[in-house]
Amino acid sequence: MVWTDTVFEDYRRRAAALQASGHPFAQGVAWVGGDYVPASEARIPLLDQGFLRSDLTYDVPAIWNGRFFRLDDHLDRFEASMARLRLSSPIPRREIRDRLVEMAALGGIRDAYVMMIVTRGLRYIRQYPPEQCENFCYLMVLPYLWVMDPAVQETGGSAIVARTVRRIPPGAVDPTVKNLQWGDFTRGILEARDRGAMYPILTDGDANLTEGSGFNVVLVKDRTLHTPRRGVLEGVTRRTVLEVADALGLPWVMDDVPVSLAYECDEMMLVTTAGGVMPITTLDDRPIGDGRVGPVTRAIWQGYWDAHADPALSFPIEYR
Ligand code: PDG
Repeated sequence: MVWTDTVFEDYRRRAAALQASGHPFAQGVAWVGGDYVPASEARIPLLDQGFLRSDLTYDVPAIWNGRFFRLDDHLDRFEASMARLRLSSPIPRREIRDRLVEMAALGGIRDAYVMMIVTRGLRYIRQYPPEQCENFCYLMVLPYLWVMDPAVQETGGSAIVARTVRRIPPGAVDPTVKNLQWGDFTRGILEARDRGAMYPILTDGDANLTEGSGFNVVLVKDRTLHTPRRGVLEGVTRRTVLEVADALGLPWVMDDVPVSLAYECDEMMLVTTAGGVMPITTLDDRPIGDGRVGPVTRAIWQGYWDAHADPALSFPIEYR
């Protein structure tokens, strides 16, 4: 038995049952223009400025083992992001919440990657004041998405510190507003591929780490966790990780994290809703620590998945 089995064995059973169900929404369901459709058939209007200008914000909570995890924290961040961009959802927060629950129940999806997107809509703010634009809302509930495959989590993945691209500065695109302006991340992903690694970590151009293509970064040095304070999305997964660290009595620091610490650390994890706590054991082709998933990472990993059953952080979906 490998160390991830306690959590992933049950997940694999549920995923197999979902696939076997043959339900038309088993591969995901979307809410577009007032209708529920299988996600693979969902279409957006070509003239939506969300598509043409990436003028949008979004958020991604997860459902795990039939329970919605930290949905209200994600909705809080989503509303804050919308306010910063002067977007407003055409449907109220309560309706977003209820629809997402209904969508998961409809498709029998017990482990889900959930996406809510609000776009500017059909009017461009060059011609119209933002308040005269009718914003659109799109919702999706997809089978859980793994930024790092469970099998890779057992031994740890590989990452690079990107050399050919830096993270876009906060003065250009505010990273605390969850966005899909992924130009820097896409370049980083291509560089990682070129260098034979799985994930890019981007710097701030001043020799500090920021984040990578869809995840926050947490380093462990002498049993203390270090994670960048600025230039990053304020991740909900990272918040959970730091709460788990508190419960385990592990100290943590949120501050500038120099790139040099990445080469001197004992353990590294990339953390995101879409995959959880993802151990990294190789950086720039060299082992981190002894090259194995370390004890702090394992303890945080276990605490993170255990938190999904905590009624203070999650609530059950009623499936039919
Ligand atoms: N930083 C960035 C840039 C992100 O996109 C994400 C989540 C995070 C940090 C972590 O935030 P949280 O812990 O609240 O999830 N991004 C994943 C990416 C999935 C993908 O397709 O790569 C998401 O949007 O779900």
